[in-house]
Amino acid sequence: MPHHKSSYTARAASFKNPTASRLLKLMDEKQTNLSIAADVTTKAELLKLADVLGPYICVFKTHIDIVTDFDQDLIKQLEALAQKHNFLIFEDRKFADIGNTVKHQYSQGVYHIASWSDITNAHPLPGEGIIKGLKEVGLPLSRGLLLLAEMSSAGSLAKGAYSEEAVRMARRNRDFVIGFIGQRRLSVPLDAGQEQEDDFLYLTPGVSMAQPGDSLGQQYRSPEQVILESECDVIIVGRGIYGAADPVAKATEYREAGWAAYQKRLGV
Ligand code: 5FU
Repeated sequence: MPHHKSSYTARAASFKNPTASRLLKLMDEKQTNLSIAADVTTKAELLKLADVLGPYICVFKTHIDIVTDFDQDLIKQLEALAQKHNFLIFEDRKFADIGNTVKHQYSQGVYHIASWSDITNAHPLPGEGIIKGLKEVGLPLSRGLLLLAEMSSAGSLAKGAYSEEAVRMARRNRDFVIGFIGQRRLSVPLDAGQEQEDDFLYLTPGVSMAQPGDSLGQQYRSPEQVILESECDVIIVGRGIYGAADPVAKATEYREAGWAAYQKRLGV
């Protein structure tokens, strides 16, 4: 059976990486494939979103460097909320440098991302050294990495052969690379000696049920287009939820739409 026709739970066993298996299982347990892009700029707003939306999401996605009053207590409280509501934390750091540099950016600096973020991501642009560097830090902590195979923004250069090469890099590093940021499940010719396609997670930003895009190149698609037509696994929604008058009501709508599309995909 093709991977996308299997349930999240059934797919969990084929991942060696414990973060990938945990995510797949908790999605079925909580019946949600919704991730919130919590792009707010204060500690109080970020923690409030994590607490009120926690029950409805599988992944809480952060841009920690936009929080003006960041401190270690924010991390402590965010980790407690992740426990309370059973969601994973994904720092959308988009690393893009040589292996030796990203190793330090991931483990040190102000944010110590590796110490609290279950998942982070990297551009494949610099070549495989970026994965090797991040892996030295992240694998002993059982973290997972997503490669940016595609982006949602207009005119993105991440397409075609670039995206296909991202898949090949991921195949060679399946212990640490758990999937992709992308717009569709990528079908890439098998490598010599490879009998079947490896399963990967596809987390997809650029999701809105109300807008076609923004004034800065963002392009939106619906949960149904992402989960059913493009066979991705997680919808990532930012302004469509936290920008609404009632974020909990909106999160409920997105969660239901994402889940209905998943069930349709499974043929349930
Ligand atoms: F890799 C990507 C991408 O291709 N598009 C994105 O929009 C990441 N993003 C992130 O998803 C972006 O940095 C925001 O954090 C979020 C989308 O937010 P929106 O408010 O739903 O447009």
